[in-house]
Amino acid sequence: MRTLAVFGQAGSGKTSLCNSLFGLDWKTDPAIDCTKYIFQYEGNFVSSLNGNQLPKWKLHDTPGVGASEDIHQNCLQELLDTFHQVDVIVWVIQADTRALRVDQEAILDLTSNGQKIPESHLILAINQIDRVHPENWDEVNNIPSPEQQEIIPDKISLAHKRFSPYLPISIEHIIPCSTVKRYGLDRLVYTIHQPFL
Ligand SMILES: Nc1nc2c(ncn2[C@@H]2O[C@H](COP(=O)(O)OP(=O)(O)OP(=O)(O)O)[C@@H](O)[C@H]2O)c(=O)[nH]1
Ligand SMILES: [Mg+2]
Repeated sequence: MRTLAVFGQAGSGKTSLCNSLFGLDWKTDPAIDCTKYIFQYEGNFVSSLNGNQLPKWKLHDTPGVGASEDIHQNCLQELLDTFHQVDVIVWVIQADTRALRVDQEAILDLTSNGQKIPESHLILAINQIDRVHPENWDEVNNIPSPEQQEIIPDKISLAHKRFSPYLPISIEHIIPCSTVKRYGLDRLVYTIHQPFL
């Protein structure tokens, strides 16, 4: 079975993304570090892609990087094993932040300072795209407003600039999305499956 792990800062929306992609009901929270150990699930994507003929996956949802030290100490080895063993890694960042230092430091830890790069298919999800300034989402069409659309390419190139020195992520694998609006998720599901199609 193919394996997928979701990594990223606390509160970026990793668990919300897992819930939206797999139709789960795992607990999320706007303020408290929510995922305290690695959650696992075996099942199918909720997606009409490929006429619902997508294969079964094993999903790993991880505690946020930059969350409390205890959480990380408790499952450090499991986090490392997961990072280096899964077929696909989706690293989730929040669209409205430029503070990516925490992500960079976590990647350095996970890659032994860049010496051990995972062989997985790497995807960066720029989540919470609905919250991009001026937060005037086009509710009628469920897409970013023209003002938001204008900013998104800059968000993608900034994310590429910040991440590519640490992980070999290509710009086509940086996907803007919103889990609450269910926007960009089909493209994300497609990108996750791309190497296997
Ligand atoms: N507006 C908006 N809010 C979102 C989106 N995705 C997640 N959220 C909210 O962000 C908060 C944090 O979401 P979680 O899914 O718990 O984040 P997490 O990355 O799993 O957090 P930890 O488990 O603590 O690392 C919740 O209140 C979600 O409802 C999104 O696309 N747009
Ligand atoms: Mg979580």
